[in-house]
Amino acid sequence: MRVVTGFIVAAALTSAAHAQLVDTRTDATAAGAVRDQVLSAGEYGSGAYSYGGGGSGFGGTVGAGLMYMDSDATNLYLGFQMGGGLNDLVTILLDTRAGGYTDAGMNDNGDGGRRASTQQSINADDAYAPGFLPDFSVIIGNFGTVFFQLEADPNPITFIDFDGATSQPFREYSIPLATLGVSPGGNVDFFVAYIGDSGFGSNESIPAGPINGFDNPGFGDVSSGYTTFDRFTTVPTPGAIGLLGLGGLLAARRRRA
Ligand SMILES: [Ca+2]
Ligand SMILES: [Ca+2]
Ligand SMILES: [Ca+2]
Repeated sequence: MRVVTGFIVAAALTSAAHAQLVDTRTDATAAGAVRDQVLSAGEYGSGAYSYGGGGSGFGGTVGAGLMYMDSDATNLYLGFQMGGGLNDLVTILLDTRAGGYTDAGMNDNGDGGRRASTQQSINADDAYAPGFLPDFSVIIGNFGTVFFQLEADPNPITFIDFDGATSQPFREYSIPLATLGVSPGGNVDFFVAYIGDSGFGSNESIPAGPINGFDNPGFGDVSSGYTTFDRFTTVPTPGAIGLLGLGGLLAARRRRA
């Protein structure tokens, strides 16, 4: 009886710890995507590694959009399919390593991408899911794509890279796993917001979340925040895949014996 009770308690704790994690996609293909601003047939697990959202306050660019992820042994690949016109900033916050930041702990007003990365809705402290502490941001705008490492207030965030490709309605970008601190087989947790250059927040997000049920937070000082996130599990190294396959083979042999 004690064992059963313990199991139920452990299951409840596990459930609580993952309550805000909406969707997990696991990369089972050794190949990555090709960063050519085109969504090709075999990329992103032939479309299986994709994530939808909610909200339509800015026209559905994010809320009706799709975030794609893929990986190989070296890189994380990001593909974003816009659900509407790209007039504002698609703001992807990535939690990939220990540590990280909250909205309340970041403040960089240097430009629109920096505002969106550190503030989302500028005048509200947007809550994140418990334990979700982003380390990096990717901003997709009609000018291109920018990649930042996040930093604590009062420091400006650190510019890492700019890609001038302005493709719509599909945008593609890639980041070395080593930069993110992700080992092959490790997790990338993320959410996507859609924010005006001025810091005027929309109610759109990937994944869907409570914020979708309210008006755009705009310049207001109240937001329900981004309390949900998705997870992409990168592909293990070929050696690890081989070992996993060998383990399955041995298990099958044991079952036959
Ligand atoms: Ca892959
Ligand atoms: Ca491609
Ligand atoms: Ca904010």
